[in-house]
Amino acid sequence: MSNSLIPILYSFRRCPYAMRTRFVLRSVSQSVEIREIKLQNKPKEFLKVTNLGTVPVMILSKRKVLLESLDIINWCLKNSKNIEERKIVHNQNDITWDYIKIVDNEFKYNLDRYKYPTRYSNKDPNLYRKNNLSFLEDLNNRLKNSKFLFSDEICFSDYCIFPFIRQFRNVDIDWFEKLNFKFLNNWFSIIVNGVAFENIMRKYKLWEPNDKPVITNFKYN
Ligand SMILES: N[C@@H](CCC(=O)N[C@@H](CS)C(=O)NCC(=O)O)C(=O)O
Repeated sequence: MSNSLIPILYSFRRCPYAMRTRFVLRSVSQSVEIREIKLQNKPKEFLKVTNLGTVPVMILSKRKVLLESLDIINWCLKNSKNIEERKIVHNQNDITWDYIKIVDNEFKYNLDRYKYPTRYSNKDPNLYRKNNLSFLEDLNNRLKNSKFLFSDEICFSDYCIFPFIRQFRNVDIDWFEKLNFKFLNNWFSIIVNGVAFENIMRKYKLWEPNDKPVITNFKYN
């Protein structure tokens, strides 16, 4: 690592897994050396540290490399010391992790087949869209009782789930809005219009090995 105290984050701006990671890094004010890469042209330095070839990847030291978004998020949750920042950690329980698991498995499975029908040679993308409706309805119902999914304060689980709802919604925004999931739409617009989203979606130049390290803290950029 160029600076032993600052982790290196390989990221891709539009990847929902990288987004959730940047949200949580921001929440705990963790600075990183950001390396924005293109998935169609992965640098060999990146491929050397990951056998999965997926982003996000966070290098903590030569021996410690985190290859999964949830591992990076867990690392952030464990390492945040500031009381104010620790608010993001609350609601870590079986229910929140169960929801995240549903998003990463069933919801994502249907989302991919809805969004990229040709990739899966599937003839009826709307069937997969429909398969995700009950989960969206469940989220909408939860949001009747609190401003965010698990309480009135935003926490890491909102950030883990949001990028996938955004991707699903973006396939056909009109259709999504006509569902009239009022509470879900409200939750979505609070996050999408918030400063945190603006911060984590800032554009970085594509990383090249000889570049001077770009150190960023998503909270202050
Ligand atoms: N389970 C991984 C999934 C990460 C993932 O699938 N990322 C996608 C981008 S959104 C990727 O890097 N795909 C590799 C590719 O497209 O070559 C995580 O949570 O970090």
